[in-house]
Amino acid sequence: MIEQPSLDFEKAVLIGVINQQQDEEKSKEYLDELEFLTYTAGGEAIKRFTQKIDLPNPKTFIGSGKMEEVRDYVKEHDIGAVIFDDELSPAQQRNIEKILKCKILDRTGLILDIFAQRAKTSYARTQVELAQYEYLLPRLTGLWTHLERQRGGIGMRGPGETEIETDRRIVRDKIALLKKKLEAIDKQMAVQRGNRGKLVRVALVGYTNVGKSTLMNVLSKSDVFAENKLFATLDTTVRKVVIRNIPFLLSDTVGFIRKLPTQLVESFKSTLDEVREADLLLHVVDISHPNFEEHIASVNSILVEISTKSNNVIEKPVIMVFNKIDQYEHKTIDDDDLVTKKTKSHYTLEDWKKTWMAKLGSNVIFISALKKENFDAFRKRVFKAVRKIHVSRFPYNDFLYEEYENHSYGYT
Ligand SMILES: Nc1nc2c(ncn2[C@@H]2O[C@H](COP(=O)(O)OP(=O)(O)OP(=O)(O)O)[C@@H](O)[C@H]2O)c(=O)[nH]1
Ligand SMILES: [Mg+2]
Repeated sequence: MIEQPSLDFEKAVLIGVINQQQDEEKSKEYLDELEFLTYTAGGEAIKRFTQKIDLPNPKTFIGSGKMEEVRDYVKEHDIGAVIFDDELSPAQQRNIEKILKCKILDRTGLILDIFAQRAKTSYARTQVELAQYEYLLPRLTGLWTHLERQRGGIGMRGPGETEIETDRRIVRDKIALLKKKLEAIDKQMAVQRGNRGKLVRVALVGYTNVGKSTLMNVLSKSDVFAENKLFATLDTTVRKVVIRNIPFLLSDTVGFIRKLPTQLVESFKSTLDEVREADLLLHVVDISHPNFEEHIASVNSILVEISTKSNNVIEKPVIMVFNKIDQYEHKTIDDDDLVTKKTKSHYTLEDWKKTWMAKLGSNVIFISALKKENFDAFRKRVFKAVRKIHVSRFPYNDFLYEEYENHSYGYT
């Protein structure tokens, strides 16, 4: 009999904790995101375990009683992988693996796996490979050695899909080699960016799955891969866009996520150079996501992280683009309900506009990239910001660039 390749999702169990930093609700939200990550990696989260624990157990992260519960569940349900939302130390990972006898991943490992799966160009693959080896180095001893490596699935994919060498020295050499390779590509890319001349450069940034590529596509009428999974985009795409009569370069790049592995941020240095060197950032936010404020904070802290060495990204003009307004929902309170307190989940978009967003003045815009709602206002906003930079760069032809409203001919 010929074996059919199985299209089934690998069964996974998720583990999170509740503590002073994350209450039950936060913990649930984080696990929701972990579930989405698991799905993106090709797994199906069929069960969640959470434990209230202030300090993680140094040996097994969660307590021994909870671990037994998990072990019984894993045994009974043919679980392929147990995924922790928090970072595990190499020792914890080994200990837990001995107890549960299946693949143990943490959030970082899972994200690296998705990147490995999605990296298509040799450049992206080199970057992911470097991050994977750096993650692997402290975890080499005994990792997964008693498991059949051929099983594949989540956490087992690597660029090139070679067996992961278990010799530290080999891994170190490999890391050095990959770094050299990336340096060479970085130089080449810096030259390419230099050749683009003085055109104004605009970069789309934001949390993963917020609609950056969708926005890129409608603005530039191009065809960048967009889908409802995390990290659809790994490589940077740059397109020339013209609004009215002003041309500029628009780049779409990898999305950010809470706890983006530092190994990844470092190895994606050159991809993120596009952001670093941009004149204007469009920070895209999925306002229909209940956690969007936290997403903004994660993106901002990653922007600071990637800009500490060179010029400061934060100093650049930023337009906050609140996307997916077509999908925005809020809870309502009945008129006769005097008990329920109004919380952020009750805010309408108008309520939101009166919050901290009001302080950002004209640097805020609400749109739907998918339905093209408020799109003319969006183009106008971008036009104004680009025009300002453009005119300061080419002062002698200021008169060529009229105000958006005065322009007599139609769209570009
Ligand atoms: N309802 C709604 N969905 C949208 C909107 N914009 C984008 N989407 C959907 O959101 C999903 C993610 O869109 P992408 O454009 O791939 O998002 P991205 O920010 O490029 O994501 P990554 O590249 O994975 O970081 C897709 O399913 C889009 O169709 C919008 O305005 N409204
Ligand atoms: Mg994208």
